[in-house]
Amino acid sequence: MPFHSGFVCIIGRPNAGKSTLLNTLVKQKLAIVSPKPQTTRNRILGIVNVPKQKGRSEGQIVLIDTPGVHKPDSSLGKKMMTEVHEALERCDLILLLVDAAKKPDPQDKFVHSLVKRSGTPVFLLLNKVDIIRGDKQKLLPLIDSFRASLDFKEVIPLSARTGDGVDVLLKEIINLLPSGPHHFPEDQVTDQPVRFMCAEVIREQLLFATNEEVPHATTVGIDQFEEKPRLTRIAATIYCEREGQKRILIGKQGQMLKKIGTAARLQIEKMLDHKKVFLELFVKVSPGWRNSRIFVEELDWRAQFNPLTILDSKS
Ligand SMILES: Nc1nc2c(ncn2[C@@H]2O[C@H](COP(=O)(O)OP(=O)(O)OP(=O)(O)O)[C@@H](O)[C@H]2O)c(=O)[nH]1
Ligand SMILES: [Mg+2]
Repeated sequence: MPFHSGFVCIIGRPNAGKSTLLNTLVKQKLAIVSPKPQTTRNRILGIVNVPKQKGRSEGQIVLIDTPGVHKPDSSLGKKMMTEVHEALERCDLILLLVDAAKKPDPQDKFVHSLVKRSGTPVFLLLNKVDIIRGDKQKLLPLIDSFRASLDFKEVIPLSARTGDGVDVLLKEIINLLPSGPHHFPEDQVTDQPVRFMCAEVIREQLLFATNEEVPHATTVGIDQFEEKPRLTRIAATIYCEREGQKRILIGKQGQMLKKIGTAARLQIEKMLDHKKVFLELFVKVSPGWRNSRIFVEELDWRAQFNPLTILDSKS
């Protein structure tokens, strides 16, 4: 049987479980996950090599996790939606992920129109079936409501958290993808630089430790990343928008910042194969950064690697 390969985009509303699904499929934590909506801000690439099995061809799936589809009200939101559009532009298959434990939302229509416009084949994935009590028949009205506006090649109930249904999904993806070459070497899992993944791990701890506007008004920049044989030294700045947010982030006698720093350091050590990490965190106020196009562009690691991208998008 031929080798199958292609680009597969995970699309859906904020909080549907897209990043959880990416991590489950690549069997590694590549994307941060949180109960707060709009956790993911960039597209995140994850590569899955699928071995040959009875009734299934061998192949390579290049997954792209995307920010949750929403109507943007800031430069950051616009940039997040640009990431969604860019992911949609070059994919062979869309996985439209919905939280099956929730009722259909009027905002779903916005996702449907994006997906429909792309003209790309779509699978409907009904996520979080682990929390749907009783009969899965309950899913039928939900499926019907989605089918009313879109055609799906497959409809698959699954749990990104427990992995239930994921094997069926992999098989159907491989069956749909065209025959093609490896797009990435077998031992590569992502294209994200470690520096960026560290910033994300710190941001994940911010999402867990803070509430209301604070997690949305913060971002993280890595100022120093120095790998020595026995120690990796990292200095990072947490940017927020207001003095009040800075006070919360630092906490009484620096307790909050310490808590975030310790939790992030432990996660980063795990990511760096248990190498010792020295992590220093600073907090700075950058008023209204979410509405600064330049600030938001500078956060994008892809643009940092290829500054021409920034020039293009600013022109
Ligand atoms: N019970 C259950 N919870 C899930 C499942 N998948 C994801 N979650 C939870 O749903 C929440 C959101 O998960 P994410 O993976 O961050 O969702 P997302 O779609 O990437 O969200 P954004 O990045 O904000 O668009 C987290 O609390 C996850 O633990 C699932 O299959 N079952
Ligand atoms: Mg996400």
